[in-house]
Amino acid sequence: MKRLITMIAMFALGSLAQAADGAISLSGVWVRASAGGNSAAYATIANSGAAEDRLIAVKGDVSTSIELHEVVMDGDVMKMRPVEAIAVPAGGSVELKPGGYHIMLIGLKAPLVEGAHVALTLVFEAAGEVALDAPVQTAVSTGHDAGHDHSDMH
Ligand SMILES: [Cu+2]
Repeated sequence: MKRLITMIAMFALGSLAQAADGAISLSGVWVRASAGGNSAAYATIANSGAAEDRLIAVKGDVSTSIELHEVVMDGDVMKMRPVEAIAVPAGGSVELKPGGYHIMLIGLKAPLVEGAHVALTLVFEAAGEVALDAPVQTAVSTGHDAGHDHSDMH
């Protein structure tokens, strides 16, 4: 009987891990078109889980390196700087968008033209790797359900 209880407990733990894997979902994913140099990827990351998760890295071969960045004001100057991680609150979401958090693609290996797709793998602390196929666009995506698409940079 004791062994049976242990097995049930292990099974329950396994189910929890699976739930955590499925807690992260992405929407409104896009990459800015660019003739070369650098570009950036954006998305809204939602976390339906009961614990905070953190985006800690992004992998892909579109560019020489990929960093997580935020935009900060230094006096009147808008600057961007690397961040170690982007937190996604439990039961909430975080929006990566122009003028805010973004996935910086540094040293593009080829121009990004509208209509192309970029393969990226987002690495989360708890949920692990989430692969996505991001469409290249010239401007902020429209027709997306969220109401935050037109937040201009100042
Ligand atoms: Cu950047």
